[in-house]
Amino acid sequence: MKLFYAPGACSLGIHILLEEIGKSFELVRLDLASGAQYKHDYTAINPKSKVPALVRDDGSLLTEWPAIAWYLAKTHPELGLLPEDLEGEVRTLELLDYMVATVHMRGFTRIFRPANFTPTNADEPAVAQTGRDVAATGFNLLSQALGAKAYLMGDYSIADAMLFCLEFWAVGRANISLPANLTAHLERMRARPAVQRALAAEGLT
Ligand SMILES: N[C@@H](CCC(=O)N[C@@H](CS)C(=O)NCC(=O)O)C(=O)O
Repeated sequence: MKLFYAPGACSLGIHILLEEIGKSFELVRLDLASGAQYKHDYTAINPKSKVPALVRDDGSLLTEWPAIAWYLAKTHPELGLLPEDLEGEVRTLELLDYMVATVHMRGFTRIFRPANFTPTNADEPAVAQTGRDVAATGFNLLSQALGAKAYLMGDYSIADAMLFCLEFWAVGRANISLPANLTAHLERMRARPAVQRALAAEGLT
């Protein structure tokens, strides 16, 4: 398999899952800041101009974080990256959709790229603040979802890889303080060898 990624982007979560799986895969780095995602070389592969994008062993492309993570979990059931019961599955999907579609796309994307949300430069601080408000609500709800458990679903699952990305951005890139149980989750994730390998491969600490 081949993962198109950008260092520290949400593709980091998929990279972590590939490391957890432990089979060989190829990494292809994209420089989002220089607009590589919009150049023909990449749009010919992924017309959505986003990472993560996974080219599978049969050559087919899979995009969208939850779909890629779901595919990896389902194709490696021995790793238990998803709960086995329907209620556990649907709660995992509920969390993934909230983390990606709301906290990432409506929160952090506003913080990191406010210009994408307004044609007026003067409005960008207000856009970023709206993103901070969305992220704050998100971390409050995610803290409640985690509670006193080690991982979101109790056992480690694909949801923890996405939560790690949000926590990593909060602390390392957006100067957002996390509730104590999310800080502990971040450190628990950092202690996993797969997370350490993914961070090292992306040149991150
Ligand atoms: N809905 C997509 C969102 C992916 C996404 O927004 N990725 C960001 C990086 S975290 C990206 O590729 N941004 C490039 C751009 O928007 O130009 C998913 O779930 O994979």
